[in-house]
Parts: sequence; structure tokens; C-alpha cells
Amino acid sequence: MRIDIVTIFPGFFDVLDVSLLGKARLQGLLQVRAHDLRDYTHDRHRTVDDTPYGGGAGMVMRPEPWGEALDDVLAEDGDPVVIFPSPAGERFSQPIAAELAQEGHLVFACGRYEGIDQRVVEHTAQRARVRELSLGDYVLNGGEVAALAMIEAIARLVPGVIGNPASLDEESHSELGLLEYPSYTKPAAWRGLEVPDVLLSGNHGAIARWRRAQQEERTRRVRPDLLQD
Ligand code: JBK
Repeated sequence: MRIDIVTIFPGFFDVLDVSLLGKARLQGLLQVRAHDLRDYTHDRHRTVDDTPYGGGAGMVMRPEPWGEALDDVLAEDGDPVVIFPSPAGERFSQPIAAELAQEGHLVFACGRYEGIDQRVVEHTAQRARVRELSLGDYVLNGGEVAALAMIEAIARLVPGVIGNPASLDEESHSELGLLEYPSYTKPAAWRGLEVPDVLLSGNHGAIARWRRAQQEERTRRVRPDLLQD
């Protein structure tokens, strides 16, 4: 999978050099390139923003540098999906991550300030598949951190990136709408706290039932919204 990112902070994406995704890049499973939006400006101050038409607080990203940056990135091979992380987008989720993991090429367009001139999204949709995706209902300073979270969620589902695909199966529980059960490892007693007896019993049926009951209890308690439908 190839991932291009357009941002005024390419350094944000240096973290993709480490851990599992760093290894996937070294193995050639993942190619990531961060492009500096300011390289597509032509004025001395490399200006990427301006005041909003209609008034209001904050600044809006000007369309021209975005147009040129996306011209460049989209001129290359393939049939990419262009993702605009935005609090006004559709909610990102595990099924969307799984869908995007099937793609050969993703482009993340990371806006700052009050967002990007909407015509950039509109124009891009005339030449590529576009998704406006939101990580959640809170305020970030820009799309970069949201893009990083989405990239991690998507890239780990690319075949070969995770060493043990069985760990992906277990997580499908969360896709099925329940939170995960609590996990424990050695020692069996630690600072006066014990691992639940059933997990030491060797009774696989009892363990599976206990874990399922824990998932249901946790979900009812902290995420009752997942049980609604
Ligand atoms: C938010 O994807 N988001 O959730 C996002 C992107 C850019 C700015 C934001 O405030 N929430």
C-alpha cells in the first residue's frame, strides 16, 4: 500500500518510521511519503491561509496550493482514495479501516486552521474517490493527528503487516459490537491483587463464558450505545 500525505507539518509523520509500521515500511509492504504543502506556494512567505469569505473567526486554507499539491500526488499511478480528516466528516470506524486496507493507494489531505476551502474537496471528488472522515467529536488543531490514527488503524490490516493475523480475528469482537474482555498475565498475585480464579482453572469452556460475560458487562456499563439497535 502506498500512502501520500499532504500537510504543512511533514515532521508529524516521522513517527511512522518506528514500531510495527516502521518495520512494514522496511519490508516494502508500506510506502509512506509526506509532502509539504508550502512547497506548492509561490509567494515569498509561502502563505497557505487567508481570511474566510462571509466573515468569522480563524483562517481558511487557500485552494491554490492544495490544487497543485494534489495535481502532483494524483498524477502518479493508481486510482487512489483521497481522505480529508475533518470534524465535519463521516465517523471513522473499524469497518471503514478494513475497507480502506483493501486499497492500493491512499492520500491524506491534512488541513489546519478552520479547514480547507471546500472547493478543494469538491474539485478532488471530480477526479478521485474522496472521503471526509472524522476521528471523533472533539477539537484538534488540524488533520495530522487524526490522519496518523487512521493510518495506523488501516495499515495494520494490510496483509503481512501484523505478524500474527489471529490477533486480528480476536478484535473482530469489537466489530461485532462488544468491548474486549480484561486481560491478565503473570504473576498470579501482584500488590495484593489476584488474577480471577477462572483464568487459572484450565477450563476452556468456563474461561470463554467468563470472558463473554465480562464483555457484555463492560459494554453495558461504559458503552451502552453499542448495544442499541
Ligand atoms: C478533528 O478527524 N477529526 O476528528 C478532526 C480532524 C481535524 C480537526 C478536528 O478538530 N476533530
